[in-house]
Amino acid sequence: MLKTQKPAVDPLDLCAVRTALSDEERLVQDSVAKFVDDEVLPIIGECFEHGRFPRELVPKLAALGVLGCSIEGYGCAGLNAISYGLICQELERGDSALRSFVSVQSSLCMFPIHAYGSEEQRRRWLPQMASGEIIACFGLTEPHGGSDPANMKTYARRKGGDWILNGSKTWITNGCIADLAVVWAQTDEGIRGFLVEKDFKGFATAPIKHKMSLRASITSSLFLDNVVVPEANVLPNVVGLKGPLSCLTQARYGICWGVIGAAQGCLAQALEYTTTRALFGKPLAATQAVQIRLADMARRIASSQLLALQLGRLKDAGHLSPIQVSLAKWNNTRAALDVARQARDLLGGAGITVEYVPIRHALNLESVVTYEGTETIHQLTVGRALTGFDAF
Ligand code: TGC
Ligand code: FAD
Repeated sequence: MLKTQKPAVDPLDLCAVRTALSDEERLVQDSVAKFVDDEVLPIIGECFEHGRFPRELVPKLAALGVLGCSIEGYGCAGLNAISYGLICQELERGDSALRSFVSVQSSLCMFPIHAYGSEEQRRRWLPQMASGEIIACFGLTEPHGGSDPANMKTYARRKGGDWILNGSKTWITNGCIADLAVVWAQTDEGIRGFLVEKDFKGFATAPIKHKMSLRASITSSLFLDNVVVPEANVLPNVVGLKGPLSCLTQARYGICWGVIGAAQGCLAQALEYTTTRALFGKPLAATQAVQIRLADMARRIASSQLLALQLGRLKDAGHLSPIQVSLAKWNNTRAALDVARQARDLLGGAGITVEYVPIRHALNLESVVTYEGTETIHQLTVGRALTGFDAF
């Protein structure tokens, strides 16, 4: 059967979100897209298969200016929120592991040092984190239950001019390769943030093995056994759960964009596969059932893009609320996971190999649905905002 119509639209951007971008935003997107095409896609399937984080890409990510890109000064690019979103989108089109690395370094570690740190802490850490010479991790989750960080057991007690930290954290991205851990601990004054350096006595890490998701990312446990942290390594300007939760709002915003990239990678592959594979005398894409599924994938992507764009505008105007971020993290991650699963199925048997992208993205997105607040936590956050009842 011959094709009767040329596609009149960009299937990966049905609502032409790209036309709403500024020249600078498009430039940022294009440069990261080229990096992903040239440097990430050729190796990432192998990295996923062998459980290897492509650390050799860190200096290149730094050279692109994506680490801490929202921060002004301190060697950072000072880009707007939409640019940060587009960076996440393109990186996650490569693999969620790379977006995760950048989310953790930028939103979860550089952001709190910039927002809540002393001027000395900013100068000491931020330039080297922007250049990728210092890799950081964010320690909030604990083994007894990550959804309820208010109930954390890790404790810091004052001793003279220092603090003594005891406890453990788990599921920590970058943990084993981090030079610096931003650790949140309970104190007599409330939750506080501690900058734990990797060679502090009593601090140890261990890799979490046997993952079937985010295999190209390093995930670790952190152990704190009477770790002495000097006052100079305590974030002075925040006390309470709003410290870590405000970091999560930054990172969750990036995820709202990032997962769109994973979904786009899957739809692109599903389109290519179903238009070139002929069964029963015609291309798969010429059947009604397959077209409906492809159209549904494009619908999910387009609506996620519009939601992300609006969030970016609100953020750039200083009006973004955590509730809106919860809504979009839930919606866009679920949409991307649905798209990835559909794409995997449309590729038939080929869909289960890492020669093609859908199974890798689908497996990764199982983590993305869980981390940075599970889907249920975001649903209950929206539910609380609608009703006023705290149902956690
Ligand atoms: P709640 O009473 O709601 O709030 C306590 C204080 O925090 C403030 N707040 C926020 N501030 C900024 N941004 C937000 N998103 C905020 N949410 C709440 C709030 O105003 C309050 O301030 P104050 O001054 O009145 O004290 O706290 P709660 O105990 O009821 O908890 C609410 C809940 C369940 C939503 C929260 O605990 C939560 O979000 N749980 C999920 C935990 C989570 O997301 N962990 C993620 C760990 S890091 C990670 O997964 C990294 S993955 C790697 C990668 O990104 O790639
Ligand atoms: P739990 O909190 O035990 O939840 C288990 C189930 O119960 C979930 O389905 C949840 O939705 C549900 N649930 C919880 N509360 C309720 C309720 N009130 N009502 C109904 N259902 C409920 N954490 C960090 O601090 N730093 C990191 O860098 C980091 N990186 C990660 C990387 C990966 C690959 C993964 C998988 C996780 C990472 N995490 C990190 C941890 C992540 O944030 C937690 O896994 C997540 O917050 C959920 O916590 P949990 O795994 O303990 O599940």
